[in-house]
Amino acid sequence: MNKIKILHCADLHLGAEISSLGSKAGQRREEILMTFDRITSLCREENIELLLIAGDLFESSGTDSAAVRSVKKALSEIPGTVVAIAPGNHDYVSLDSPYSDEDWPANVHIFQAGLDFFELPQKGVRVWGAGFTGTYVTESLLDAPHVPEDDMVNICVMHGDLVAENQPSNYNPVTPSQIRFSGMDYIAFGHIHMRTGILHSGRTAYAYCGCPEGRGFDELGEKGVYIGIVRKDKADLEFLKVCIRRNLVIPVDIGGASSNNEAAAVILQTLNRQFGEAYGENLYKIILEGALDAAFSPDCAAVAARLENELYFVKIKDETHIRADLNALSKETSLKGIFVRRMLEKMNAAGKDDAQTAQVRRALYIGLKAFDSEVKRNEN
Ligand SMILES: [Mn+2]
Repeated sequence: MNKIKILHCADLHLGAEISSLGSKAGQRREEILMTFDRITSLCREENIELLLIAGDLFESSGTDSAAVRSVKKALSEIPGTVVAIAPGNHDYVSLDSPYSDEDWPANVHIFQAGLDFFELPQKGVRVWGAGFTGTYVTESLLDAPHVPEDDMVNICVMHGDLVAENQPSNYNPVTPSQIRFSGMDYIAFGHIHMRTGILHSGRTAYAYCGCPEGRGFDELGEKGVYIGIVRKDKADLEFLKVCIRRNLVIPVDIGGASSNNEAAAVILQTLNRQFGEAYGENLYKIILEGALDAAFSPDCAAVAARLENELYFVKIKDETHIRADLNALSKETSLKGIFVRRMLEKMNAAGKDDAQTAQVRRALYIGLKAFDSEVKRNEN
């Protein structure tokens, strides 16, 4: 029976500068290269027959040659795996791109302009794909491909943007009906860094696998690849975590704390409870929450400094509020009393609009803090 064991990855962005990580930026850059090595090791351990790389493998055509060499070497060490690369908007095919090098290992196939395919006759598999040839691709690369109606399994790899019918995109717009009539059994997409489940349009399965290593607090949680068997009309794929570290945004209630030291202790307890022994390995954005006495306003930089030895990377955001009897305050004949009265009126006016109410409440507490101490602008 025609079938093939695949691994689908995308969006490594090798060589990218992660300036938001400060002194850890260089190490994280190297770790993403290590994650790529981990993916090729998986190919060997799991006897992967086809490795699909759905674009943005490199951050740009200018990615340093050491990273490019390391990728070529890793791929040359899995000669039993056919590798299909579909360049994306970051690493599009051009004369000065690494993809124009002559020395890619023999098992690597790099798709160029326009939808194309190659066959693996022993497996009964046809591998389709198309590369970006510039930053923008406004015409769909999956427009009515001529897929023969035979017994072969058809797999496609490309970088692109899943859109509604007739919705434009600068990044290879692909619609559900194009997928439905593509004739493919599985389409391995790249570009969106958050993975989807294995989706279906008609008899075609498709998915974004997301990036295998989060680069910031907009790429959260466990990251990895899809791995499994694709047959005619059937893709049995499962998600496999490969990331070295996770980026996490964690709210921590430090209600009642009266010093930065206490706040830091509560954070460590919370993370230890939530993530176990190895909690220190992750990258955290901690959102401080809870009610605090007006006498203490947490200093985010100071709390972060106290955590630096325990956590690989931490960033703190203060969203605490002041513990106060609003009713009593609103009766005061001071500027503060008038302010509280006005804000409570606004909150009443917001009624059932939860978002509006929350916004006014936040404004109220920031105002109260301003009356009681100085207010520092929150960093995002
Ligand atoms: Mn992209």
